[in-house]
Formats: sequence, structure tokens, C-alpha cells
Amino acid sequence: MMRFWSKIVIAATIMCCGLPGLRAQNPIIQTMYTADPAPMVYNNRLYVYTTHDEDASTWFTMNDWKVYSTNDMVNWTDHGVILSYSDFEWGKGDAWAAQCVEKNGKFYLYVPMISKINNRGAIGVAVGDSPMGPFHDPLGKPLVQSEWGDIDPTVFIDDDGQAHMYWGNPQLKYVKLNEDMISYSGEIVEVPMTEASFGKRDGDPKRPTKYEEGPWLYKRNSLYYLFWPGGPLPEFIGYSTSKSPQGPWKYGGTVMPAEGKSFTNHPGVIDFRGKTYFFYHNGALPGGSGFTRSVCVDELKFNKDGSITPFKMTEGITKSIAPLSPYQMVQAETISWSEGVKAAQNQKVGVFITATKNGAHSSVKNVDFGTTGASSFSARVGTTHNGGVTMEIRLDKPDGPLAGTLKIPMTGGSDRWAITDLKLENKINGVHDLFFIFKGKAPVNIMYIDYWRFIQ
Ligand code: FUB
Repeated sequence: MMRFWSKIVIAATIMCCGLPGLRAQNPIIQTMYTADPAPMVYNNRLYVYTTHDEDASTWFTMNDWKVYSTNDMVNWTDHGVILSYSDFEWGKGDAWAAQCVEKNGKFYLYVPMISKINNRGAIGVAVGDSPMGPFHDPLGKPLVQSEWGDIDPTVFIDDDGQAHMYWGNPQLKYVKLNEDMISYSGEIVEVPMTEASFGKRDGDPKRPTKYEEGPWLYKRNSLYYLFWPGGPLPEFIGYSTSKSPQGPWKYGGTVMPAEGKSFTNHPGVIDFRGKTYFFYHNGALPGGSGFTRSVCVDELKFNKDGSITPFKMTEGITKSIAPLSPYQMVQAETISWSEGVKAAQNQKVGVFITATKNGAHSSVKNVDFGTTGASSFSARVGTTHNGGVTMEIRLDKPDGPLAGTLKIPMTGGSDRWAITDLKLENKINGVHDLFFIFKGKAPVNIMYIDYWRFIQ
């Protein structure tokens, strides 16, 4: 608990710092607070599992896990809440940093939470048939639980099929998972916390090394990397390397210095279409703090010898790596950048977005209309306001050329929707960024939108 209070003090002292210039694509999710990113590639699509800081949290108020995905590194689709601690009979709270891995078409989501069994952290595993679940708890009990420190699991399946799991704060722990991925063999190993492995921390006899929590196991060119948030707080991200997934680990240095409004950070590293991406979190959204965090991504570059030169948080990946087709149904919660927009989900339509104020906007990047071009537009929308609510479609910038204005009919609630069509005055050809500008006189909750598409 002492540790948490010291975290709060540090959070308060750095609250004023902010992250000047951090805009553009980072944070990648603007419609709610997300943290603890855990990327996974499946079927040539990149998924990122996140935790979820509740709005206006002043503590780690975290009840569920979410997943987002992208095909192009700039437009991210929100797949909603996929699991909560309350889906575990033994779960009591604190849906903290998780990781999902795929094996033989099954998805294993390793999740830490407080257990009802002894009121302490424990790690469970939920299994699903798709990256979005539904997930269920096959064990009905924790996969691992000791007296202390069981948080932040990372699981890596090596080329020989063996799955390795690390976790823990402040003690790093390790175990080999069995073939079934829901049990383990051998004793849980307490990794020797040596200065050679994790660097020397000054000033805290209880934590002699820099390692704090949140490990991420990754392999590149036969070298294993363990990325981890390090202290003293605020957390930087450091790394250690080894020729074996079981160590011994050699401290490599800093990957990302501590920065910004969040006193925690959390690494997730993945290869996707020829590049390596480094996910982390900060407090850069409006209202952001150590308890209202946001997931970001940057490219990770290695030196020739495999070492990493430290780099600072950036504005993110600004260039799309694949076009977005406007002629398929595009979920409105596929977003490159948004302001004044919140994501929600219900039984009726799944995930959708709400424009919370007049002038709020959402956008997608690199939309390829081709040479035939688009002649009309259709969207599933709704509002509770009677008249005067519109959605402008603008090209390339929030105040770019107006392609059309959709009038939003009053439907009466987010459980009632209308599919509304618009004939465009001029065809749209070529590649554009698209901006949807939501307009209405009401002070809050102007309208909601579930999906959109253009027609040729
Ligand atoms: O998000 C809750 C906890 O904060 C995570 O489990 C840690 O890694 C830190 O990010």
C-alpha cells in the first residue's frame, strides 16, 4: 500500500508537466481511457488488448479489458469490452494488465485481478475462439496465486511451441506453461533480481534493482528481450536480454525515459508487416493522469548489435500502411483521431460512438475512393434531439471541402437507430482523409453513429 501512496504523490507532482506537442496519432484511442497495451497479430491484423481506466478515476478504478484492432496502423477499431473481472467467479476487482496469445486457433487471455480467495492479486486465464472472445474461465480458479505480487502476466510461445510466462511486482516470476496453456509444469521460479540483470536502483533497499512490474517477453534474431517498467517512480521502460527465454538476463538500459502525466508506463512489443512496434501508455488525453491513461504506439528500432537506443514518446505513427475502403461497412468506432467523442456499447448495435458536444469530430485516414468515385453515403445514426442535428462530411481537414451534410433524424435513444442516406452533389475520387463533424444545439450528447459506407 505504501507503494501506492508514493505513486499518488508522484502523480500529483508531475500532473502539471503535460506532453507538449503530443497530438497527431498518439494516443491511439481518444474515446475512453486505456492503459497496459498488449499487442497480438492474428490473420495479418494487429490487435491490442488494453485495460480500461474509468472516467475521472482518482485511483486504479479498472473493471474490464478491451480490444482494438488495425489493418493500417492509423485507423483503430474498437471491439468493446471483451471481459470483466466479474466474469470470474473468484474475481473481486482490479482488472489490471493482461495479454492474449493465440495457439491452434484458440485465444488465451491471461488476466490479473484481486481474488476473493485471499484478497490478493492472482492471475487467471480465459479462453475464446476469436480475438474478441467471448472468453470463459475454464479453471474456475486462478492459474497462479501466491501471497504477493501476482500481477502483469506476459506469455510468449517460442518457435519450439513451448509457452513461457513471466509476471510480478516487485519480484519477477517465471513458469513454463503446459501444452494446454491453462496449466503449468515445474516450480514457479523467482528470477534472481540482480543488478547485472535489471540495473541498480538507488535509494530503496527493498527494491535493489530498477525492475518494477509489467514485463513483456519478445524474441528477435534468436535473442530474447524482456521489456519492463522500472523505477524509482515515475516509471521509465527498460530492457534486459538473454540467449534463453529463461534467462539469465543482462540489463540493456533504457528504452523510453519517464515522461508525462502518468507515473506508470507499460510496454508491449510486436512485429507487424516488417516493422517492430512499441506500445506504451501515458496521460496525454485531456483529463489524463496516472489513473486516466492512454495507449500509444511508436516504431521500435534496433541497433545492428540488437541493442536499443533510448527514445522519447512521439506523435505516433502518422503514415498509414494500407488504404481503407469506403465501400464496405465501416464501423463508426474505427477512428484515426477524434475529439469530443465517447465510445459505448449496447445489445442493439454493439459498439458505437456518441458526439458529446457541438463541433465534436471523428476522422479516418487514407480512404481510397478509387477512380469511379463515390456518389452517395449511408450511415446508421440516431439522436434524442428533434431537429437541427447534422453530420458534415469533410475532406482532408476538419474545415476541408464539404462533401455533404447528413440530417440526423430523431430516433429517441441509442437503442433506436435509423439508416439515413445522402446523395452527394459531387463525386469523391482518389485518396482522402475523412472528417465527420457533429453539429447540434444541445449542450451534451448531440448524436450517435454506429457505421457508415459510401456507394459508387
Ligand atoms: O494498470 C494497473 C497497473 O498499473 C498495471 O498492472 C501496471 O503494469 C501499471 O501499469
